[in-house]
Amino acid sequence: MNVLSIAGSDPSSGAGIQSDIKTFSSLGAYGLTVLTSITSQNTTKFDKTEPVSSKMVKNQIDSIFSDFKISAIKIGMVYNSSIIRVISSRLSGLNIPIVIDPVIKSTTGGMLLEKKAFADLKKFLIPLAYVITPNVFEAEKLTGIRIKTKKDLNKCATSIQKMGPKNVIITGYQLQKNKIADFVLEDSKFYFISGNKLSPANHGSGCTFSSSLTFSIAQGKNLKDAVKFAKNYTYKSIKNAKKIGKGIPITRISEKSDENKKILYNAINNLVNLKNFYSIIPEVQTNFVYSKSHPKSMRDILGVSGRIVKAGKDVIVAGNLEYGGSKHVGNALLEMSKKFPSINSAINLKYDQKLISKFKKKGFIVQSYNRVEEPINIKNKENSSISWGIKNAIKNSKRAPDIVYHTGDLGKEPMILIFGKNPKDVIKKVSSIL
Ligand code: PXL
Repeated sequence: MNVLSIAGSDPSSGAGIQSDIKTFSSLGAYGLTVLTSITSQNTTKFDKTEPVSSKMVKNQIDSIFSDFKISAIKIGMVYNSSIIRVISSRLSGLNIPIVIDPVIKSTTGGMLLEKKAFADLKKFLIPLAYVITPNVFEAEKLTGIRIKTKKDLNKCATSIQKMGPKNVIITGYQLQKNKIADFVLEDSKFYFISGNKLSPANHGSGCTFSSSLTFSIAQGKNLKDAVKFAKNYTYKSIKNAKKIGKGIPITRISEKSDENKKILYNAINNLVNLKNFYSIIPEVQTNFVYSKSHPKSMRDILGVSGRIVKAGKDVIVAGNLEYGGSKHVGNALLEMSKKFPSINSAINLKYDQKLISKFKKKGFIVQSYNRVEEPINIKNKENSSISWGIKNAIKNSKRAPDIVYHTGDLGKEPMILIFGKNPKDVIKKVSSIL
């Protein structure tokens, strides 16, 4: 998945375009960049800014768009009117979600937007946003409304939404003593996403929030799930901030890069883009799992903590990737890997006899079980049906099956499970019958 950041350079790599690349790549996306300005700054002092010519901004955008498929765009520091206008003219009418982080001033006091560019930012750029993420200070500057109470937040977010963006998130509102909240105006709904406050000042958290939000939106998440994801990711990066220079600490990605997560993220992204994939999603929807080798429990198995769902002909990933995220498909994989440890990934699909025939024709090993034969004590025990079923289906197998299916029972939807060594292997099997 490719994500684009249009922003300024921060040579300390705490904020700006460098920080965005760090976030995108730690999450497993490929980060493309269009540079709008070069700044000289470090963790103690903001020195100078030199904007890139608007012609060169245009050329960068054209180079990127003529080559790459882009799933979402983040816009940060834009600095002046001519840059704003050229970005607006190149991005107008594109069907790609745009996240605008309307940065005005750095934590160390540097101006990231010329005063005289405010009007053009509102007129030409803000209307293009799927979501705009001002902090309280920026929201006040954009609207002229002072934010003290929750009522002011409503007024302010509504006023920003009138400028044209679909959704507004005002970040960093102090809800209670130790709570910091993001105030969301999604279409016409208002809500808070609240979290614990971390006190030390840091360099980079604003950029980390908007870029992780952009990543999550690129994955097709709904706004609320995307905000929760970004808030959690940013919280961890502040908690893990480090004093690298002499001044304020720089936010860092806390998680040791989880290769399995990246692999499954990418696979899910390929999956939702498979032509006609929606047509093989069952009524109970789909999950896709990937485990560490020799999983001992569900905690070793990554899955979507919601589901991969169909909405008409679109496929949406509802939820985040988490260990223990899938009970049903996770349990199936756990059982399969006990007998066949080389199998580490699985997905469930809608049952259709024609699909089974196609799989058999392709030479895949297909097994099945009969839920009508399931003992009553297993039926009554939460989440044990699937383990029983898989155990039954494979009890005489010498080789790992590619497919296991059952044709349902009273009130139980029939189902196909595809197994593979890894997510790529599973996708190959799925695409072979589409
Ligand atoms: O965090 C805002 C920001 C964005 N872009 C650049 C910056 C900063 C803050 O310092 O330098 C280039």
